Amino acid sequence: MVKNAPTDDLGDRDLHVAPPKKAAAGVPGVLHGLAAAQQQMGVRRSALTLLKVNQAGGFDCPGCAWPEPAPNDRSHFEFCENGAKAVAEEATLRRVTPEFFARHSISDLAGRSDYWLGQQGRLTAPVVKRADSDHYAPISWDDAFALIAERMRAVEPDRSVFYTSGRTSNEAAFAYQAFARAYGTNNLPDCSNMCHESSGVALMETIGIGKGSVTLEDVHRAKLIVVVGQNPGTNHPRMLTALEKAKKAGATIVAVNPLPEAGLLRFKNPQHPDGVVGRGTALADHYLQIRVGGDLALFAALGHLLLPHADTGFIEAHTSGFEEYARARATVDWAVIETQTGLARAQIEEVAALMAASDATIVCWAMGLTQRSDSVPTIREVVNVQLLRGMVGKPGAGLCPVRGHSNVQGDRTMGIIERPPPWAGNLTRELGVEVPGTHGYDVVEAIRAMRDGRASIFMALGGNFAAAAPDTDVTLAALASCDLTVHVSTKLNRTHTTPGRVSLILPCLGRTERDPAGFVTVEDSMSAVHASVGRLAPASPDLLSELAIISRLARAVLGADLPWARWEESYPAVREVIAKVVPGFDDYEAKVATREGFTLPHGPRDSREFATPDGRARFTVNTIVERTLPPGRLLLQTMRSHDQYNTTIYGLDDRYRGISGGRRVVFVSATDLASLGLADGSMVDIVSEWRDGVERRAPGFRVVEYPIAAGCAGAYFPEANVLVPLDSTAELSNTPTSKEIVVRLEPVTA
Ligand SMILES: Nc1nc2c(c(=O)[nH]1)N[C@H]1C(S)=C(S)[C@@H](COP(=O)(O)OP(=O)(O)OC[C@H]3O[C@@H](n4cnc5c(=O)[nH]c(N)nc54)[C@H](O)[C@@H]3O)O[C@H]1N2
Ligand SMILES: Nc1nc2c(c(=O)[nH]1)N[C@H]1C(S)=C(S)[C@@H](COP(=O)(O)OP(=O)(O)OC[C@H]3O[C@@H](n4cnc5c(=O)[nH]c(N)nc54)[C@H](O)[C@@H]3O)O[C@H]1N2
Ligand SMILES: [Mo]
Repeated sequence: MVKNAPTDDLGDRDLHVAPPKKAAAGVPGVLHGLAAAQQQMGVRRSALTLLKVNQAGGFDCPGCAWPEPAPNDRSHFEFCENGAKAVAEEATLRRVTPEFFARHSISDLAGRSDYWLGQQGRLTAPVVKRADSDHYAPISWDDAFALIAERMRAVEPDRSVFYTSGRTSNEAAFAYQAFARAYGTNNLPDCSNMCHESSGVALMETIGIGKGSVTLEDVHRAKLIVVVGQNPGTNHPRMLTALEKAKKAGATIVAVNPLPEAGLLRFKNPQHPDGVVGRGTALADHYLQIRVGGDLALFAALGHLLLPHADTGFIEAHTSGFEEYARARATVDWAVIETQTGLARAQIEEVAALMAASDATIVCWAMGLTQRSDSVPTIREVVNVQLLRGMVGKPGAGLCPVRGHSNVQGDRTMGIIERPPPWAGNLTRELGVEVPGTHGYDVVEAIRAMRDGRASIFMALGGNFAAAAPDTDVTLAALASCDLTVHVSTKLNRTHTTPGRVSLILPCLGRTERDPAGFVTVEDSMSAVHASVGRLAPASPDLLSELAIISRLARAVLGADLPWARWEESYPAVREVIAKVVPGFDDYEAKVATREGFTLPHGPRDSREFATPDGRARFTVNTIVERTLPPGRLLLQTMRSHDQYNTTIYGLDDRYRGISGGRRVVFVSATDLASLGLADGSMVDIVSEWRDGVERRAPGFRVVEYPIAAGCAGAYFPEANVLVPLDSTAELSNTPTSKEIVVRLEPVTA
């Protein structure tokens, strides 16, 4: 039953490999986006829908968390190719009906690819899989809530797990965590646990708040922007517009990445004439082709070189721990730095010189830094370098973790976290909810708990847990062992095909759709909170909003006379409570009624105030752990193609990297191919080796010779998740090490 993601209908027979592209976006990009939209929505609906993306009075693009410019600065096309694809996936005219489930058994669906599942369209009615059945069948909303309530009431609250993905609105997230806590558990794992958790942990410890310290305005006026471990051309295309703007104002851009990603090297802005014709803007002035995992060594070396350029005024007034840090970085072993980073000393010195000369430096990063065993120390080392130069709380400077899901940051602000939130007392005061004092399960702990029989109910507000989580076989078995699984979803996905004994799919409204209860609000990567107004007719009359589902479930489980019993009828009613519970949300309703919304307070950014125990930003001492691979092994990182949104596969192409018609590819450098005796185009199994002695295998990948740093390999998420051991996680953040997997490539004969 439980097996690797199937490959039957992946269409890899049509796999085609061409040289990687040298520039991103431009008109071809937008045309690709429009083509995707029209296939799913038709011409008229596409035009009406896409014109509302990220406009004041429109809806927030479900694509990514990059902020929108101020309303007067916005173009009519404040979306990108991949935003258009994200919207098209939701606003599609295709439908998954109860008849669909009658036609397709769950075993049948389990044999389909993620791509096929996603392409079936929007879920239209609540369905249940009963204990003795291999089919999902219709169920009324009332019966669905009654069934879940009966099961939840029958077990200890800590046997339930409440997962959240990052698209959920502030209001629904707030209601969900309040419900889970009133029910009696802090088991609130979320996609952040697999994403920017390492950033949150490192920033909280060093600057006292787990969020980035820059605004979009800062990016526009920065003199130097270092983009580390991030592929904005695919995953945050609107960021390229901001980089281009900074660049035109004189900024220098440095890219640090094992892959020469197209968007970082050259960008054709579709909103400017020179993006339509001509070669576009060369974005990155310097490209450091770092080895996977070499970033801590790089930032340690940069710190060493920048010691003579320390901003002593800032350090004395606002930081602690500098002496120890300076002692630790007084010398570096250049041989170690060069082998760990794969870079030459001169290249690092060049970047250090840029940093020494810049009075406004921003460091941006994403998954290339957060999903490794030493992610937290690495990000702390980035913080060290920025503190050393006084680059926090200064215009045009700062720390910029670029978030993924469009409201993942807001969900955390609203208390989606597996520990008691800092404002637990306010929740008790306003809603009478006693927040448990215990530490709940994060994603990895939740999988262990299900696997070991300590948790038996899994509920998910969005997301695709089965495909997103590590160690696919273990995760699938863990989910399948549950007594009850409940999925609040817009689209069919892998997690639905791995049901517990009883399983429900509760279809909900998406962000593009009209909601009778009003508009929702979201928070972007730079702490700006604003309204998102859906305008399309719902995909089916049978859908409920996430808020309605949570409110009705709360009533069914906890009793009808709860304070939030009527929340589903009014988002303003929820915001009224949030304003009293969550700091920074005073006058919430009035502030989000304005076109631009408001930016949450951020001590380090606004006034160089640091909510650490000693009130100072903290330098830390981090040890470079030398990675040595056994002979014949590569360090694999798993990444996104241009045609996917996490586990949602839009198509089988990765245009900028020259791949079309398939996804089971592994990128390897020419040097490594030669030393491994493998030919470009040959077929291999990827086998991961970890200290638990278990060999995990992802079968049938085509080797692609690629300009990737030597010693490393790259493959796509989620196909490669089967290779990530559950227990291989980042120190302190417990994030699965999806970008640090020791593998060997085993040739297979066709
Ligand atoms: N279209 C689209 N947009 C998205 C998403 C999507 O799937 N599709 N996902 C959203 C989400 S949830 C997130 S979190 C973000 C993800 O955005 P990214 O972080 O850009 O996503 P990844 O594809 O994981 O890319 C990681 C980048 O890090 C590089 N990298 C890998 N290992 C290392 C390393 O050791 N050091 C360095 N310096 N670099 C390394 C890879 O080569 C790659 O360029 O995007 C969000 N936006
Ligand atoms: N190997 C490896 N694994 C990774 C990563 C990696 O880089 N490598 N990246 C990790 C990261 S950064 C992340 S964020 C996670 C992502 O993990 P998740 O957030 O769990 O996964 P998604 O693929 O974003 O979820 C897609 C599903 O969300 C549902 N959905 C979409 N919109 C809505 C909505 O408005 N409401 C509701 N209720 N449901 C909706 C749809 O049913 C869709 O099938 O994966 C992680 N896993
Ligand atoms: Mo993410």
